[in-house]
Amino acid sequence: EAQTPWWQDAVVYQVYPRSFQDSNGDGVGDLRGVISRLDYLKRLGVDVIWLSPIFQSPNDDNGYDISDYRAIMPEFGTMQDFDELLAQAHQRGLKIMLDLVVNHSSDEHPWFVEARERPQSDKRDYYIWKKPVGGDMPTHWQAFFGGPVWQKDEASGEYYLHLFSVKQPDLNWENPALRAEVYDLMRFWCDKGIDGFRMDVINLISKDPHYPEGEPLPGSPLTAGYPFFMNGPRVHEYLQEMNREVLSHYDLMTVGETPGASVEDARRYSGPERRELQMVFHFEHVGLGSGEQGKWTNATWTLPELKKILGRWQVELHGRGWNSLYWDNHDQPRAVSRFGNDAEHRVASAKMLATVLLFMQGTPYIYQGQEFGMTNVAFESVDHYRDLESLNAARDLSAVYGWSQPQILSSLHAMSRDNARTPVQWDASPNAGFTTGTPWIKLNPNFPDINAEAAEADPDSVWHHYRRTIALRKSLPVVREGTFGLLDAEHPTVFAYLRDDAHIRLLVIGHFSAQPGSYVLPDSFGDGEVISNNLPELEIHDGEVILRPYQALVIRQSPS
Ligand code: ISL
Ligand code: CA
Repeated sequence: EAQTPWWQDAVVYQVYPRSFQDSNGDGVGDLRGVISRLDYLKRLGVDVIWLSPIFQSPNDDNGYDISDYRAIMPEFGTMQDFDELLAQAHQRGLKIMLDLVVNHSSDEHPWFVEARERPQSDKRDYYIWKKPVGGDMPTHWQAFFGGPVWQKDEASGEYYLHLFSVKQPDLNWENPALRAEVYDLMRFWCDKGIDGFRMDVINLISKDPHYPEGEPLPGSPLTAGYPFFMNGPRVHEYLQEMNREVLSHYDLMTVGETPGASVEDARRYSGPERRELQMVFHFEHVGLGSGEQGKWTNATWTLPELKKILGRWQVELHGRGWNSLYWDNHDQPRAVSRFGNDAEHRVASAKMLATVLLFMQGTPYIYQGQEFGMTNVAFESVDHYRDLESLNAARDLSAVYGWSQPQILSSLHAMSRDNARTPVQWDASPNAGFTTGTPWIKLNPNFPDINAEAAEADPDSVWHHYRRTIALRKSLPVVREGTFGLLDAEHPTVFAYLRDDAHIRLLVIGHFSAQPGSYVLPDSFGDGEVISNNLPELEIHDGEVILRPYQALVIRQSPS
């Protein structure tokens, strides 16, 4: 029997260092803060820490705009601190995965500084420059953070491309010298002994060389350019080259962030015979509820839609690729606020979401604070937001689309990336134990009730449910290897699925409702063994289970 690759058994925990733990009272989380919490992560039972970017950056986008790929952001510490973090993590059997942001750099990266100042320099072609077309920009594609993707450089009269902010110019992957630079910086970190890369928007690195105009966006002078930069013509060639040049020489875990990737795309990125990546993050489930104003529309989603998406990814990648499993991350609202119920049923629904996620096939990702049910924040003023995407959206939704302030605030409350970026709530002390200084972003005021210390002290907490469910998952090879079968796809409140291998069959049930309900168990699950229950109650009669609000069960079929 072939040996299981370690990353298929791993549970990943994402750290957003700015908001994780401050060690020196400047209000900004840092690497020494992460070191001080390694034992906590070990107790939770995770295996890999994915660090959001820790590199030198002017922080236009909190480190996703890198000005030196080989230096640590001074606010986060020094290279010695990083080396110590890596060593201390490894001593505890924890692995470290870094965020590779190479679709774009910062405009303050020396490459871009030189490219802009000396158009004749060989660095010019590290970026994407275009002459005006008929006195106008080359296309009217809208950038992810609003406005056009083209920024005019007055000195040369040319435009440069930035799919994200003006301070995040896109790198030109068509240029082999640029690609060689990327492989080199990757080797720098691999040679230090890191264990993997999460690759930021890696499916955007190849653009359609013709730069066609996109479809008009309603009510806007801008257009949708997505088809011309997502999963572009040379992306697989580049990833195979990266694999040959770098990845295949080390024992690494790799996950690509791939907005707009279909399950067919994911097979191309993650199929083992493809020699590209091990897995990708798709966006289909977190895209639910998007409308005319993208995610800000915050329309309702339904459970059947959610189940069909996740079920399709489970089935279609089985044996042909590998899934990554997540409810949230540093760009998304909090899982319990979005998919559960963050008021009366916070604890039950956060646990239910843990069960439903952790019994699917794939590598699960837990985002800091998710493990004890942190919730969205409702800042009372737009000024309290820090995220540039949120601030740009607040500006455009008012100026371009005429939304009222209350409408904007309610949309930010539901969808802002800052929901995920309020400091981790460690305990009930001032600033939740995150900092002794002034935090760079306000805390969620619910920290006296919702915090890691309280959760660890309570055996019935969300935290202990995560710990137990992680351990249970690891003890059952069927979770890693088995087939997935969605049951009752149209059922409006029950997410039920089977996991099956030659040895055992599991039934997983998640009740996505604040109302009581019931569910008829298939086959011989009626007298099966309940191996996980997020509530003290358990009522099964005549093959039917009574479901309490947000109850989640895992039942192991009795041998026939
Ligand atoms: O956050 C998003 C939706 O609100 C996405 O559009 C996001 O911008 C996209 O998924 C890409 O995200 C990644 O690259 C960005 C960075 O701001 C995000 O934090 C990062 O995860 C640019 O580097
Ligand atoms: Ca600090």
